[in-house]
Amino acid sequence: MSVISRGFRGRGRPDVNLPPGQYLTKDFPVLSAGPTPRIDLDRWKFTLTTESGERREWNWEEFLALPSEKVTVDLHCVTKWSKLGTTWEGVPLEALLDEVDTAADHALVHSYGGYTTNLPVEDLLDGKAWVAYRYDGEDLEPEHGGPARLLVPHLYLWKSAKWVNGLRLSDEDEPGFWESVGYHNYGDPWREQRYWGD
Ligand SMILES: Nc1nc2c(c(=O)[nH]1)N[C@H]1C(S)=C(S)[C@@H](COP(=O)(O)O)O[C@H]1N2
Ligand SMILES: [Mo]
Repeated sequence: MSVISRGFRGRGRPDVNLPPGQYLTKDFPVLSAGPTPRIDLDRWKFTLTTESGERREWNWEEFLALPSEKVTVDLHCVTKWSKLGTTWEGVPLEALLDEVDTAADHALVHSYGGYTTNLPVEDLLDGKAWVAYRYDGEDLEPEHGGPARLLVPHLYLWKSAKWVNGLRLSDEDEPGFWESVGYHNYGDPWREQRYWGD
């Protein structure tokens, strides 16, 4: 089947689906900077805060009631593995951002456990980012970010914060966890933006 040979054309030449410096993997490695938090769905919350201090909150039940999408995307980790054709279900970020009044350019995403990552608001819009709660047809497993994680497949996977619990919109860019210790502020795999200065 084409799925199996999709990453290579001919003699091991990477095809267009593989950004520079990446190799293909079929398993789904787990990369976490700390322990996997266990989050009780009764207490789970997602909080959106705007640059003016407006807040919007969803509990788990409310979140599941939001319109969701099923997407198939390729994942690219800065440690050089890529996994192609992964399927997810989640809420597109624009469905959340539509609910507040904002003109902010920057977002800082935060997670249970304290992880943060920053990205431009425009990278969250137009079908580029989701808060995903299902992977491969199943509820998202805790080690991969369940109950819910950010999914921003066009950037390196560290931007896809696991155990996500909110988003702070701001006029100023603020580096997140990895961005503040040397990883690229934007992290485009196609331009190989791995570290500061790339
Ligand atoms: N909350 C949180 N999210 C996180 C991380 C983390 O340590 N904590 N690691 C990031 C990194 S570096 C990667 S490569 C991906 C890994 O996702 P996976 O474990 O589902 O493969 O999660 C990202 N999101
Ligand atoms: Mo990573």
